[in-house]
Amino acid sequence: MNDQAQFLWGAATAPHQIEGNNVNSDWWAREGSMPGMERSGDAIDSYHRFDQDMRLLADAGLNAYRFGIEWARIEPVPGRFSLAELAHYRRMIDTALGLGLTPVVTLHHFTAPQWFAEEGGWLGENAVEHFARYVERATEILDGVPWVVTMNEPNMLAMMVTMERAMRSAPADAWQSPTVDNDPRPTLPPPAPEIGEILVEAHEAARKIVRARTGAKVGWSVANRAFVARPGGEEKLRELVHIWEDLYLEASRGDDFVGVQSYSSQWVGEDGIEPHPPHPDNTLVGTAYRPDALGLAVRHTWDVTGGVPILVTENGIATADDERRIAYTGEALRHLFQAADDGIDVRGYLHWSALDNYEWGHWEPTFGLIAVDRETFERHPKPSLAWLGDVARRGRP
Ligand code: IFM
Repeated sequence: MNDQAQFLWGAATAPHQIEGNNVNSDWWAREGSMPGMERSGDAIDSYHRFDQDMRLLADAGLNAYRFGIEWARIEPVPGRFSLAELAHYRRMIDTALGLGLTPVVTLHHFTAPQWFAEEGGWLGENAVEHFARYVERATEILDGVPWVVTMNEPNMLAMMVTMERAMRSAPADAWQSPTVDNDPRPTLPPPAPEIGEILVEAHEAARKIVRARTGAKVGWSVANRAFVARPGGEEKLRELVHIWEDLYLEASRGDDFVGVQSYSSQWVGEDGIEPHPPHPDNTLVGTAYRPDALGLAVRHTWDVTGGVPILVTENGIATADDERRIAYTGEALRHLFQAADDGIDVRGYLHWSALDNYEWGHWEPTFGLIAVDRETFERHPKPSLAWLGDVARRGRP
């Protein structure tokens, strides 16, 4: 483990999931058109309450907060940038710094402006140029930010784009929700590699800009599925792990760090990925209870990137039972620290999520260290927040 004093202990969020009324975004439009999807609406109004949210984390003893800045707010119309929104996100950065929380800033977390979607989204002719133009403006407010994540889970984003492309020839309700796995509709399609390549290009363009214009370390955060082969499934695993993860991890080799995002693990047999079997221990998004996945994820990431420093940018559990959250997180951290003791360079742990939030079409799965009353927007810290703060003070699980 690196210098203990510098280790980041924190929690993570994403703009669309917490801010509310992200009306110029592609997801806002999608929520209105997809059957079975709940709307984000006011979300948990963190747009106006970020100060309170950050203060709760800092008071608990955490020293870092990962949050995103929202492209759809900053550039609601192509080429027209909102100075007020840039100033808003600058205030968030200043608030974090003032509270002693190291800001880890994500530039893109699944959402884009609706105009970008209308121009074809990531499959549009000028997608990378559009993203780079936004990143250039965004870097104007990043002074003092030490960690920048260009894109959240490009592999899941590529899967969503693949799904949307397929939906043009299939009914809109043909697929499961992108993050909730316990639904009888067909499982998620694998991310098409040619879409992944576009995201790699976008990441590299953003990395160049961030490096030229800020002093931040730059990387992206990859969703890790901690695949494990059944006997006979080894070849299938090699094929699938490349499509789902390694294409994106290989692209991290030139980065300053790589974000690891881990929740569960999945078996791969000779016919492919085995769905999570129904089990009373399954989480509220239908995945198996597998806190050991974090250890598998960081070890795989370390091997594929060839030793790029790791920041755990997300790890957590969708559960209504906070004792279970503490048990899961304690176990996951033990696996993380075993990997660190084995020589893997881990720079921090950011729990998903700081607050219960909008889970991409669903409100039921709760991942937060803090509960929120969605009518009054009152915040209610759960015991897991104080527990994680204590772990942070001790510096080890
Ligand atoms: O809520 C999501 C987040 O936006 C990306 N990573 C996984 C989380 C839980 O599904």
